[in-house]
Amino acid sequence: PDKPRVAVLFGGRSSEHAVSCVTAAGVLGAIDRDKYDVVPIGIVKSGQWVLASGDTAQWSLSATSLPEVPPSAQTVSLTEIGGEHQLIVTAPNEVPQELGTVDVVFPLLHGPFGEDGTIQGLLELSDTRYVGAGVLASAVGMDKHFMKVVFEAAGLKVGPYIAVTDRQWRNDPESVRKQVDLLGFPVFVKPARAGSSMGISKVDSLDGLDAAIEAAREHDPKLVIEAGIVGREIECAVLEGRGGDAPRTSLPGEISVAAGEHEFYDFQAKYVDDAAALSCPADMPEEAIARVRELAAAAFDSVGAEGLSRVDFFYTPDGDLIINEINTMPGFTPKSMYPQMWAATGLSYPELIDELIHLALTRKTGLR
Ligand code: G1L
Repeated sequence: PDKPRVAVLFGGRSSEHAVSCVTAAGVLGAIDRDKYDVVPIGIVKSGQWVLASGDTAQWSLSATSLPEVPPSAQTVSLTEIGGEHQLIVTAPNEVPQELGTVDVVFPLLHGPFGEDGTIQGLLELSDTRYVGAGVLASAVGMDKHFMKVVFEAAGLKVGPYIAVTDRQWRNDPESVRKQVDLLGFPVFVKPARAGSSMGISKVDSLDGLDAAIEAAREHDPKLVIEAGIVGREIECAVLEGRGGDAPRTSLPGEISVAAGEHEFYDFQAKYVDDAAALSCPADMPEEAIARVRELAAAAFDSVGAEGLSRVDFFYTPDGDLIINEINTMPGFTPKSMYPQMWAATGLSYPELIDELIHLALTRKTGLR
């Protein structure tokens, strides 16, 4: 029988275009080509879909420039024809060409035009299978406010926070300042929905609050303001169970940021400096490791995640585990935390990719 066709979709209109390309380099380099027929599809920053190079070197991080999907005269689309998902290539003044079918899409997209459930919705509408979380979990995983609401409803412990809407800030900034004062300092001011860690700042007193709020509002009119939590940063990788079984969890990892380098684990630390170091398994008692894994699986289920998620916690000096966030589209290069935690647990990067594709191909869907 024919090999399943996997379309790797990357690039995109968000600010994380380059991160997506670098991730695609990792995935394209690790997919088993004896088992799958791989079609790289790039999304140009303008939004155009193109057939992309499968040459991983083109998408890797070089010293001189960030990778970027180049525009092309040919545009690619995915269209359902007679129950099959055909890849169509069109160019000006040419007859559209059918390039064959796609069995599953691997959507490596982040940010407002891809990680918030919109690409997933597009794939649902065209009845196309895809790797990872669905529309709702992707959207909840993108919104730090609704994420906390869901976690609280599931009985998971979240830290003290407030959500600030655009209207609240415009109509009654003084009440926002009062509520923040009640949280106690420091606080972290964050856009509710934004890729990576952009627009986030740490605020040590009321003096710096307005500027931090204005900075975060550049990224999203809705904000969350969180009380700073004293604790170690512990993460856990979750992988959907096979055949509807319970989610599988990795050994927990701990992030240690090079001392004095960064106020907190920010965009610079994550993607530019490589300053973030992971120790996996994190040095904690067996009992706490077991709790992290249970809570991570519960968080995965609470948002109805599918495929994979990275769940981040604070481990306080009292031994409490406070959930910070779930990321349904975690960093996914071979060096990223998520694959590294699985590697430390005995599942390699190529095995992980194979498992994710398998889950997508065998998932029970509402329509099929
Ligand atoms: F397709 C998966 F597996 F669900 C998936 C999708 C996206 C895994 C990881 C990611 N991550 C990203 O897209 C990124 C945030 C690393 C790059 Cl843009």
